[in-house]
Amino acid sequence: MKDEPTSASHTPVIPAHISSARWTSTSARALYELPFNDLLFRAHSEYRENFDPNRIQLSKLLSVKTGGCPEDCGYCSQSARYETGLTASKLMEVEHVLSEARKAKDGGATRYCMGAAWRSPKPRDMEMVVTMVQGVKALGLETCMTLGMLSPQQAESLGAAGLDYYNHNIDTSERFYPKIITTRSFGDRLETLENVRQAGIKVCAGGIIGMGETAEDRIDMLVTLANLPSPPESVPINMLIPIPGSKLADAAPVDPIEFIRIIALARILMPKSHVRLSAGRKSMSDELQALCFFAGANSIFVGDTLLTAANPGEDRDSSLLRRLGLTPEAMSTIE
Ligand code: SAM
Ligand code: DTB
Ligand code: SF4
Repeated sequence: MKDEPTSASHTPVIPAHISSARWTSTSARALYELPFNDLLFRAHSEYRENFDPNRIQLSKLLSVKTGGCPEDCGYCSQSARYETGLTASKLMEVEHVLSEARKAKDGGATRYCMGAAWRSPKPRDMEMVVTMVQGVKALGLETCMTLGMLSPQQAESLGAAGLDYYNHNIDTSERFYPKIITTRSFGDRLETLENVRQAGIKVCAGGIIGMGETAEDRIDMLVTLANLPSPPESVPINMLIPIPGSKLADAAPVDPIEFIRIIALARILMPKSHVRLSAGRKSMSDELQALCFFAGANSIFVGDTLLTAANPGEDRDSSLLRRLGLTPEAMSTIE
């Protein structure tokens, strides 16, 4: 009996082969398929071992260069390949970025994430983004950027400017990836993550649930992240926001129970990482979000807007956090 998942005893029994240091699809799937209460108990226990479960990290996003992107990511409002109705804009002036960052700090955010709709930054863009990093850091915020692929030299420049985190998602499993993006490969993504790591910048990497992938794809995405030489410090799990005009405009909604299972699995596979309940919260019930927080999600994006899409906004979020007794995390130095 001992090596089979069961709900017969009061504590979940985890098969011995699940406790190996490197995760496999099989060992991760065995966890994912545990009875729901056993999975949540295991995830929440892991969570308590590593974090204060009543603290939540708050990040704020700003799109510093919107739309007109040459890539063909099937989920994205900013790809020039789809008619999504978005107006493209040029790289934002540094002063504008800093005034937005000041507002985010006043709103309680500790990390400021700047995103650009680029395949990768052009040499002429680097000076401006470096100035943005330095300016936002000087306000006393942690900095994060997501600018597409980075060469080792670009990662070095951002690291030298003091960038704390770089976000670059693997988005899904290696198997499903070509169904969603054809203009850059899964291997390209891993290479950028390696360049970021080598430059001493903390890694933020996750993906999207709800693009038509199978449970196996979702699990394998997490296994790939957990098995990186060092797991990402920050793992954003996005629920697809279907964008009218994009390739995935009509994707089927995600079963909320399966979504919670993925959050729980992310917590168990990457026990020391912040797991961010990222895009898609606006369409989630308070109860679904509460279960995600119980399962180990401990970071969110705050504010009315993500990069281009809607987010719950301050009123709904402050009410939810208050009702759940969750308090914002101070700036972290550990992670
Ligand atoms: N252009 C950069 C890049 O792709 O590397 C950075 C910005 S991109 C918008 C950042 C991530 O946001 C994507 O990798 C994807 O995981 C997520 N994302 C984009 N559009 C989304 C949507 N409609 N729903 C959920 N997540 C989305
Ligand atoms: C991530 O994983 N989610 C954020 C952040 N990284 C850059 C972006 C979500 C974008 C949602 C769609 C939009 O706002 O356009
Ligand atoms: Fe461009 Fe990033 Fe959108 Fe892909 S996800 S189309 S790279 S902005």
